[in-house]
Amino acid sequence: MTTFAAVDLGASSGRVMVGRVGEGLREAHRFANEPVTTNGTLHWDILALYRGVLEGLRKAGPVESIGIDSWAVDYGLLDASGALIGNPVHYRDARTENVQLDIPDEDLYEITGLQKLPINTIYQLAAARGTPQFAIARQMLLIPDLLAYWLTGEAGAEYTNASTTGLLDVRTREWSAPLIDGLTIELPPIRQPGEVIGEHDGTKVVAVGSHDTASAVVGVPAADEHFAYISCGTWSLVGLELNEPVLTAASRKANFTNEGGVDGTIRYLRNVMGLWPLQECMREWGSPDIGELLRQASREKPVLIDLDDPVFMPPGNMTGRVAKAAGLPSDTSPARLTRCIVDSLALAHRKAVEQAQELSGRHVDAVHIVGGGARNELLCQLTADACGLPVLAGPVEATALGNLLIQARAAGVIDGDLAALRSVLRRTQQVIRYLPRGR
Ligand code: LRH
Repeated sequence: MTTFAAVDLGASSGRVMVGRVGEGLREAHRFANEPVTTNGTLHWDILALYRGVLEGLRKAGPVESIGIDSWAVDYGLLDASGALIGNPVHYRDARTENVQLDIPDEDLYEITGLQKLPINTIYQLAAARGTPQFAIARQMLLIPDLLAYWLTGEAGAEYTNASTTGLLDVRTREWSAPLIDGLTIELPPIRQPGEVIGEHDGTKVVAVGSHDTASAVVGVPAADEHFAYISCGTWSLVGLELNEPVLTAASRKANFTNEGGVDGTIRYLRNVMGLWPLQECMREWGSPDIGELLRQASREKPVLIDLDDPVFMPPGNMTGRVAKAAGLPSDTSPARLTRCIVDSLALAHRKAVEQAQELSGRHVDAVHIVGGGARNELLCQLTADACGLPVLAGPVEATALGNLLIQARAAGVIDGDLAALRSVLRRTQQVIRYLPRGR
């Protein structure tokens, strides 16, 4: 049977997973992803990540192909010789805080269909303009494309991830001529999931949904189109899979995004702050047992905060910021703060699920939670309660599974559309059902 390696880089760790269609995944290697601040700028330690990838591929052993996905929007700049200029800047760095673009928000939405998010590449590039590094930059590669370039020597821009930059035309699915006009750097040609990128030590490297959320959506074990998904980890990406973008003024005002999905689908979603505030609090509390913390939190009374407040974006002193937003004293217990974050997240999930349906006209009768958040029983139950819909939790490894399925299809091991790929998941992956308790 044919084995595939899925490289999946997340905000706090990277993994190389190995698996075969219809079987479970094995973690060949996990490595920390620890951002580093130098001279006041927050960076990704990209060479450490690349070393982790190489080590993981070595441990994975012989595989049919390799697929890479990671978080979106961040990039490396290359000089005229193809060398990386500096470490990629982290999207949580403050450099985009006051960036203004020349183009009005309405026009930008009309072209790209993207929610206004300062982390998007277009704002990061605007902040980078005028720096000495930018002056010598010749090409921009998004993080998974940069790693694929190092593995194979081939430069390209995978479509699903390119769709998060704010430089892609949502209709033509190519770089937008007016938006890249005047950009002094080259953007590489777009490639689609399933295309062979090149070879690394004799093994094919295949483009997958290289935006981790795109792979996660492939990995949703939905039975039909009437589902909402929440890809829940550091972020909660909450939305629907559509065939066409929704570009109305109401959609723009509600801050919904139309990201490109695998097989020409549109990921109509909103970026909700996700488990990031809880992860940051946990770091401050010295990483206590999450199961016990959630059990204690389930006995606390809810207090709600607006998790979309940009005040929660940067790392550090999260307990203080959450307590302040909730009007609670600074010595509030971890259980109480946890309850506050989880309840607020469940409510944000509900708002996004409801608005996505209203704005798109697509009705849903189930909410799938995939990713690490699917393990969080309190969050799954509170989300079911808040949405008034059944929540189907799992697989936790939806991203790696989505990555693997697209490689398997490219290799001819399986065929069919996304529904066919999902039916494999429904046969092989465990899903836990949470029914809504009365509102
Ligand atoms: C989740 C994610 C999300 C992006 C953010 C930068 O990992 O890719 O979809 O918006 O990171």
